[in-house]
This record gives sequence, structure tokens and C-alpha cells, in this order.
Amino acid sequence: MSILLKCYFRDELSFRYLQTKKIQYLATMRGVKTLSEFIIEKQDDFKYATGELTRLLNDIVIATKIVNREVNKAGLANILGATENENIQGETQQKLDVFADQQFISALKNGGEACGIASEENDDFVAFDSEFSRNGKYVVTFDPLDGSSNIDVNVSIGTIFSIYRRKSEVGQLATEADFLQKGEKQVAAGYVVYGSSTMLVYTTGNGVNGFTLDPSIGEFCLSHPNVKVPEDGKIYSINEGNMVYCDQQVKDYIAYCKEEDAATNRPYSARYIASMVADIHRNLIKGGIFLYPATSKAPHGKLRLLYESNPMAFILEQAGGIATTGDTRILEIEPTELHQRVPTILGSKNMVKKYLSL
Ligand code: AMP
Ligand code: P6P
Repeated sequence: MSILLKCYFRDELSFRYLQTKKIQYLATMRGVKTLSEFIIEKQDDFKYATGELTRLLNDIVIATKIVNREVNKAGLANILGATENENIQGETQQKLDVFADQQFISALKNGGEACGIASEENDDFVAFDSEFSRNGKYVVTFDPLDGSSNIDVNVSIGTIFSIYRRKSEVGQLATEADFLQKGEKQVAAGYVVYGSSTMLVYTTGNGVNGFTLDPSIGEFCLSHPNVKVPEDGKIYSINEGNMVYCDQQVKDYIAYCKEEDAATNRPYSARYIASMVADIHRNLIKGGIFLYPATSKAPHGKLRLLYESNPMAFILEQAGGIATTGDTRILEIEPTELHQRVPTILGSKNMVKKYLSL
């Protein structure tokens, strides 16, 4: 990299660092810990860490703040509604889907810590072709705006991301193999839920922590330290409109949830937002089970392994829950294609165990 470029980026990094220190001072004065401060603190647990992951996480956080700003005013800007395009899933792309996708790609390309991305909104993975990015040692998979069919009706939506160490040689272009890694190889995974408040929840393999965006200082602040999903819950989340297409095990489990039994606190409550991030976030906090199983119409289920089920499975397991396809632990699946779908059942340990026992 040219000396000039190095000076620019060093100045850029020091500027960002000073900005972070200033915001931390403000937040500390308020007795809260900002996400940026938390990320830097966690880096200290790894004395050989170079700061690349820290910067990558912060690049993602910046993109989520920009997306949040647009999501919060989607009804005003002419950013509502659908484009004329369909993504590889055959789903009509919402304008906000495309906007969010572009924000993440641009933040990651300019940050230089990721050598490529795979996104729900892009048919193929994108290998960043600058010398700057080819030296990145991470790849990121993400669903920039999950549940986007809910945008026009003002229901919570979300962003989901996963970070892996690349398998290909640093300095080269990213390859597909960099993205087709088992979920247990994730370095980090997280989601943002754009709800009554905007929250970011993430893990790097040492527990799960939740941060709430404080719009008055534009910072995510630690609000849910060391999140653990209750071992039991009273909430089941499934699209019951698909019941006729589900196998007997699913039908038996949902019938179990609806049976009256005071001893086991049933019947449970049905809660389904049809926005995976919002459904899973609620169940993570309150306890519950989320099911998007295989059906006769969708033999592999609907949710995508790389940027929906794997990141959510990593988070739920780190929070003490279980994440399964019904046959296998989601994090152990060997991916074969970027947009492959997997049946996804995850949540409170005892509820998932009951499902598996039927
Ligand atoms: P790095 O040299 O920044 O790429 O970090 C090397 C490894 O240390 C990462 O792949 C993580 O496993 C761990 N690590 C570094 N920074 C952090 C952080 N901020 N939070 C959690 N883990 C980290
Ligand atoms: P259905 C949103 O489109 C999504 O991918 C997930 O966020 C959500 O859980 C699921 O689809 C809802 O699908 O078939 O119940 O409408």
C-alpha cells in the first residue's frame, strides 16, 4: 500500500479512534458502556489481536446505524415499496433491502478487514478486488434486511450477520470455499432488530450481549449483558398456516403446545411476527421455541443456512439454547451452496428437547 494511502488510513483510523474515545467519555459520564467500548475491551482478552476484528465489527455497526436511520423513516422517504427486481430466492426486492445491502457492502469494502461478502440480496458472493481488501482475513455473510415484506406495514425487521476467517490465502481474491464453512467455524455472529427500540445482539463465542441504540448520542449501549435464553418458555412461534404441509412430528408438537396441562404450564401462547429476527429475539429474552420446519411445499424449509440459521444458531447456543434441523445440530452442517435452506428449530433447551423427543 502506498505511503500516502497508509498515512491517510492511519489518520482515518486515529480519527475514528479519537471519535470513539470522545463518545466513550460521554457514555461513561452517563454510566453506560457503549458497544464500541465493549468491542475494544473484548479485544484485550486476546493479547495477540491486531485490531482487525475490532475494526470489522465497528464497520458493521456503522452500517447498521445508517440502515436504522432509513428504516425509521421508510414511510416518509420514497424508499418504501418494491423494486421491479427479484433476488435469487425469487423474492421481490424491497427498495430498503437494496439500500441496506449497499450500505453493508460499502462499509465492508471501505473498511478493508473483509475480503468478500455473501448476501441474501446478491446471487453470488462478492470478492472485493482492491489490494486493500484482498489482504482482509475475514469474510462476512449477511441478510441485510430480514423480514422486509413487513416494512410497508411497519412491523419489526432485522439485519443478520456472520463473520468467518477466510480459508483462502491472504492477498488473493476470496473464493466460494471461504463462505461454505460450517457454522461452528463462525468467529462472530449478530443481529439488529429494528423494533420499538433498535437493538444489536452479538456473540464472538464467549456469551451473548445485547446493546440498545441511544438515539441521543447515536451509540449502541450495553443493555442486556450476558443474555441467557430461559431453559423453559411458554411461547411457540410457527406459521400455523403451513400446518397442513408439515410432517407428523411438527403436528404432534404443536398439538402438545395447545393441550391443557397445569403441571407443565400449558397451553402455551402462539406468537409469530413472520420476521425471524423479531421472533427469535423475543424468544431469546422470554424463553420460547421458533420453528420453520421442512414442509411438503419447502422440503428444506425456508430459512437460509449461511446468513439466517447459522448466525442465529450460534447466538442461541451461546445463550444456552438448542438449534437443530430436527435431525442435526445446525452448526455442524457442511454447506454446499451459498443460498441453501435448512429446516430450523431453535430456542429454549427443554422446549426443543420436547420437540425432538416426539
Ligand atoms: P484480530 O487479530 O483482530 O483479527 O483478532 C484475532 C482473533 O482474536 C479474532 O479472530 C478473535 O477470535 C479474537 N478477537 C480479536 N478481537 C476481538 C474482539 N474485539 N472481540 C472478540 N474477539 C476478538
Ligand atoms: P412465512 C422473512 O421473509 C423470513 O425470511 C423470516 O424472517 C421469517 O421468519 C419467515 O420468512 C416468514 O416466512 O412463510 O411464515 O411468511
